[in-house]
Amino acid sequence: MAMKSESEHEAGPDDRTRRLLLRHMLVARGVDEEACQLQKQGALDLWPSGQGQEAAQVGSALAVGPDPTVFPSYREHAVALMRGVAPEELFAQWAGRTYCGWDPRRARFFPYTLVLAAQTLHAVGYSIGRRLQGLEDFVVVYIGDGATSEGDMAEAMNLAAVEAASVLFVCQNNGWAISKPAAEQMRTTLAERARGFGIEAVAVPGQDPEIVFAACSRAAAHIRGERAPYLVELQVGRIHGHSTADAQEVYRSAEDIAAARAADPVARYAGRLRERGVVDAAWFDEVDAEVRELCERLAKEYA
Ligand SMILES: Cc1ncc(C[n+]2csc(CCOP(=O)(O)OP(=O)(O)O)c2C)c(N)n1
Ligand SMILES: [Mg+2]
Repeated sequence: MAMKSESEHEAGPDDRTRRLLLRHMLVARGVDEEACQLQKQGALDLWPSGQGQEAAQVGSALAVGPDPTVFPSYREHAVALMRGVAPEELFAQWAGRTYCGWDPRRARFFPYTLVLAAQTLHAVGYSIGRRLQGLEDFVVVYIGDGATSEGDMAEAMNLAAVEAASVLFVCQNNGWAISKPAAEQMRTTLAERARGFGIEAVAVPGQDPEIVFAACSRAAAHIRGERAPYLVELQVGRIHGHSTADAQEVYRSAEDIAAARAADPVARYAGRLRERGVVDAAWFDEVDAEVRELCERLAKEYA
């Protein structure tokens, strides 16, 4: 299916929203870098890095706002932070201190789910249940490209379509399920597959937070207006391997890894907003100081 070009999303968010997008992306990147560092030192047992996926996560989370309940996979750290999950709470699970470091009800952010695609059924079931209680809950569920090969995903899409569940499926397609390339997992885009189930869907580049924000805002309007599910497929490039226990150089070409680094959504968006005068040096200093303070706190608690 053809991807939408940048010019089709011209209107774009206002400058306040742009600064919010970038701020959340910078905080997520800082926390992720600290997690990788702490994992190297043995303070965390494992860390599935989200570097390269900040635009997809922050753009989608900001577009739907703080109210919808989120069913994450295991890599949506930027979304968790935006939901008020403290980085200490987030790290607790990866340090093996707890099964889930946060209160899912308070954060409206469910526990990470490592059984691929299981959360899609949890999300659809939750949405149907809430409607039966007379509560109109809008639910967001995150999946990776590999998770879409699971039977649960097909079942969840069909059930969501049949029951007209208010569910936004967000697929971050990084082209890999650990070492399995997406081309060996599917013959169509996921968006095309969703339409086959009767779900409206769109596939857009996921490296530009403004494109993601626009696509997910439209998806949210559709879900609220039509009382029907929607699927957004975001094409992303991951900078690091599957997790800190994975040697991506074994199966990924040097060019593929270099392309993901060159397309770094955080560096590119920071450069773009600076060029356009949306942010200045003082703004970066303030965010840098906030991130540094956060990382020092984390290093003290975990090192
Ligand atoms: C049901 C199930 N089968 C296999 C695995 C092992 N596994 C863990 S992550 C992963 C790849 C997932 O890829 P994707 O959904 O694209 O997410 P990504 O890690 O790329 O974000 C696999 C096969 C699992 N966790 N659960
Ligand atoms: Mg993947």
